[in-house]
Amino acid sequence: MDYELFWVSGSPYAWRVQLALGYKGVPYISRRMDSAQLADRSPAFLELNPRGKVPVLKTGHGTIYESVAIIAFLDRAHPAVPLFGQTAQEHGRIWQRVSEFENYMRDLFALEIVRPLLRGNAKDDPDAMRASASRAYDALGWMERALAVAHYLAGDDLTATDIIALPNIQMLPRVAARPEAIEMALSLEDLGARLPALGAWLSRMETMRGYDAAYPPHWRS
Ligand SMILES: N[C@@H](CCC(=O)N[C@@H](CS)C(=O)NCC(=O)O)C(=O)O
Repeated sequence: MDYELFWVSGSPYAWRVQLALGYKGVPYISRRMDSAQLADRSPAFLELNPRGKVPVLKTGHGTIYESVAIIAFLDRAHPAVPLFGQTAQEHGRIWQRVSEFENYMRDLFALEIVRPLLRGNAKDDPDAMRASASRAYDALGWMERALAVAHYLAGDDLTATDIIALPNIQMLPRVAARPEAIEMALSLEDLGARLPALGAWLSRMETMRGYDAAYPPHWRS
């Protein structure tokens, strides 16, 4: 049975899972939802994920939610193209990098920068936005240093770390190109200008297998 993936366009967490499926070449049935359907929290959807969030993967043996857990599941179920390494050493290093991103960067990017700009309330506190942007650059410096000595975030092979970090990072320049972000001088619209190794990684990631198919459809127009 094919997997079924429930997702919304532009969700960085759903996008991660689509990248992992595409990179591994695993087919799935797309169950795209719109934001209104998601907000509706229908009993049928809450049965799939009681937290009412996407992504959700229906596997034929049940459902899995939480993007990182879904990617770990896919890696175990489809090991031919590994995302969490081959050796114990690689496995630990990749999980370390994933955990660093999830614990110290994701919410800074998603909640302090992307969310206020998408919701239109960023200009309520420009100083706070500028402070968050500066902290985002500090956090991205970690990646710049890693990428100055390796092609990918956890070494010279593409791993779960890259797939997990990419969507949240790609949202930064997108929202930072909005007029109010430019006006506040957040300076996140061209990451590669200040962080060349990160810029080269972003270009490299755009050539990965499955990238185009996973690209948020509403970003294309
Ligand atoms: N930690 C979750 C986050 C999932 C998440 O926040 N999804 C958002 C879309 S970006 C969502 O479904 N929000 C709907 C809601 O909270 O009602 C994961 O990694 O899967």
